[in-house]
Amino acid sequence: MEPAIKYRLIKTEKDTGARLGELITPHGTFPTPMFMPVGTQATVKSLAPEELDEMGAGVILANTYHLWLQPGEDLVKEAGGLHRFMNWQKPILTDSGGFQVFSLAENRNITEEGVHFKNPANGDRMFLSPEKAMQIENDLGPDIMMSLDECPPFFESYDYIKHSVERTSRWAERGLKAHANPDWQGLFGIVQGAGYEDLRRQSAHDLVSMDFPGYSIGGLSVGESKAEMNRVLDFTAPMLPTNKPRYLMGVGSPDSLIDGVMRGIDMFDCVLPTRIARRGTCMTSHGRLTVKNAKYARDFSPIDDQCDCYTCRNYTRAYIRHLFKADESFGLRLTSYHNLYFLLHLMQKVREAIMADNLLDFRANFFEEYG
Ligand code: PRF
Ligand code: ZN
Repeated sequence: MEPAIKYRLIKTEKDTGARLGELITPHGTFPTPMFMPVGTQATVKSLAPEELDEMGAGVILANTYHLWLQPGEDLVKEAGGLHRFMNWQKPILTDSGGFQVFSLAENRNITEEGVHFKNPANGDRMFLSPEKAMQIENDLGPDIMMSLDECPPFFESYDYIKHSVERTSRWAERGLKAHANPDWQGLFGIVQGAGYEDLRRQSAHDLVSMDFPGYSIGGLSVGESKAEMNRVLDFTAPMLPTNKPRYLMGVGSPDSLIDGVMRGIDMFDCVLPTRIARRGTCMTSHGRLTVKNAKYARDFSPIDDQCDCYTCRNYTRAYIRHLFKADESFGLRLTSYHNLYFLLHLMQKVREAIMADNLLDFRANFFEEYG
């Protein structure tokens, strides 16, 4: 059987571990390294699919946990799957729900079988197992799905993390067995192990022996320092096969994206650009800008003078500040558009830098301005 998704490595940069490649999926091919906008509830908040397409988004993310609770995976399946339900015909990736259960649900209790928790909306008892996660993701119908994992706190004890990693490996194996559509949905294994090199190695070894079509690195960007995250990536990325894609989960600040790419990461996602946009904070080539500040009241220049996105070509800081002050939703649409465009184009420039073997120079120049 042909795998549902295939990674093609085009080149590895000379001076860093950065990889240029592409991921071929049933809904098309996207170049890597890639940043994936987050559409938790089957929508990237405030933006239309046509807008995401036009700004160069190659793949978007949705969440098993949220769509299971509302509107229910059976309804999405009845609609013809996520692509048809939300009118997005390019690749979709779903997270398995474990991470969201741990961070959002009340009274959660993790056992060997799975996770018991209360639905925060109505108090119903719920149970998420590796098999249940597969059934939901099979019904939702994304191109790429995630195994159910446990994302423990970074600074847990060695003993706790060891047991957690071993359970996450058993869950990955159970998920692999339960996955009904390996011919058209690619399932990733998620490497855990917090900051312990030998546990990351054990996790990677277990998952690689199960031969997933791709691997995620989880358990990072959960409160540890950036130096600590880079230290873990330095030893974890080389544990993964070079002919499969590598996805660093939940990372989306410009510096962490570049740091991840230099260590051989191919895919990233994060709510950061859209979340801060809704509060009026923009990523610009000169660093972050909070457009609500009084100093922009009469500033008729664009958010970012280096940016040629729809927002920056057509609207001023003063106007967008006014929209935020007046609580008009068009304001957060404009900042959301800009922030996603900013990260997608940063990654485009990163890919060009890898092609030209000058990622280190690019990085130095970028941070001279970004600060
Ligand atoms: N596991 C899963 N989803 C995630 C994470 C994880 O460890 C993270 C950690 N940054 C974000 N999203 N399944
Ligand atoms: Zn812009």
